[in-house]
Amino acid sequence: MIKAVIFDLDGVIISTDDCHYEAWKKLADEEGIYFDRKINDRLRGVSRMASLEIVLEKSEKVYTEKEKAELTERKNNYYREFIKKLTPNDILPGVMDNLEELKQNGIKIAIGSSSKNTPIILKQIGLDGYFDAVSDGNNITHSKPNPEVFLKASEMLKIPPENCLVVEDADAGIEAGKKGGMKTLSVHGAKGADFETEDLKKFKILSII
Ligand code: B16
Ligand code: MG
Repeated sequence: MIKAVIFDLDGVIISTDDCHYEAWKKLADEEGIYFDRKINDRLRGVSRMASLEIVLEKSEKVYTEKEKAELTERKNNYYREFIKKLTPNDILPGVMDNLEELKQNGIKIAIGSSSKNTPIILKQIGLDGYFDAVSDGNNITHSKPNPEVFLKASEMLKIPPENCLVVEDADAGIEAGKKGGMKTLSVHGAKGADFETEDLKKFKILSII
């Protein structure tokens, strides 16, 4: 029985995955590294430093740890510029209806995101303080596909993993939810989930609970 729904942020609540793409692309172009949307797909749900390692697979230059820290900081500064423009209008279609319906039916809702920028984004889109729990890149040591971020959310909610449903747009996120012993719902084509929907626009999460 599902008592809580844990939502990924980037790509589920809001389409910041495109802002990540633009920021990585800008950095890669400056460094003369090949980067495209296919490579970007592999960065979904993956931490900032682990994402950089994937970007650097196409680099001939070997970077020191200090240089890698500078690259991730530069990428994050570009990303922050993009997310400054976010407003509540950027929340993806169907998200608010689902959140409200779950709340009204006594289902707990949480965020489970690898992003350290989660608090800023939630503020920008007017959902600061809206969720029963927020587990993000600031309180984990292992990013998805490790289940840590979702297990922390389940702990914060005081609801066991088997009673939680994870909503994800990344293969790594679906894998993380499953490893954590949770049920999973995929949006936008993430593979391997218990349930799937193209988007949340015409979909009622309550119907699978
Ligand atoms: P940051 P999610 C993830 O968020 C993104 O999908 C991933 O592309 C990004 O690298 C990661 O957050 C870290 O983000 O650089 O803001 O800390 O999908 O788990 O909500
Ligand atoms: Mg995501």
